[in-house]
Amino acid sequence: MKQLEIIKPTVEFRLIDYHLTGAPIINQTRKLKDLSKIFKDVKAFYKMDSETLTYTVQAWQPIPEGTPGGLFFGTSTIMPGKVGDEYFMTKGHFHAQSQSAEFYWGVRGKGTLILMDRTRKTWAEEIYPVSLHYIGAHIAHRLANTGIENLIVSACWPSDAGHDYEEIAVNGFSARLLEINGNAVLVESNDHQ
Ligand code: S6P
Ligand code: ZN
Repeated sequence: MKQLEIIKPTVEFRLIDYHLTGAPIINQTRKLKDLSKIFKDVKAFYKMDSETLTYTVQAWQPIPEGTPGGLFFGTSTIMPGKVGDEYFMTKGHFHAQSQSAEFYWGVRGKGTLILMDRTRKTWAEEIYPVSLHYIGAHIAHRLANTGIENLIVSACWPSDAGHDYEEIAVNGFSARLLEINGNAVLVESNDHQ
């Protein structure tokens, strides 16, 4: 019987610290200074240290970005914190290939996935370890940490999805996630427009 090779994978998702190790891994960091204009309370924003780390993203892109038919894997870590009464959150985006869907799943911590369709209808899903989220076509998505520890969320998306940040940078989402009386509340808000 001819024996064939069983090889070790080149990348691991370490379950001790939820880091991707191996090569090639892309590491992104986003500090408050990279996130101006996304938070409602501009005064509170400028009082904070602009070097405050707000989130990091690790991604394994085994094939070049833009390749049709492939998949990317990533992990986002959003720090706990608020700007005024609004939770630390990601920039949020539609996919450049807007029909591209994506899976998210909660790994650690507590948070909210904020979703908005092209009619600007916004809704949200709770995220917690083992929660699974299907982000369908033409849906903008943003993560917010509503807990007191890091929120860690993994994701899998098409390698040709790309990112369209422009639409959200200009018009925002039509709702904001605020802490009101100690609870995370999704509040309608069209303050970008
Ligand atoms: C990629 C996927 C995530 C986000 C990450 C950061 O399609 O949705 O990896 O890129 O959560 O968010 P953002 O909005 O700054 O890219
Ligand atoms: Zn995405």
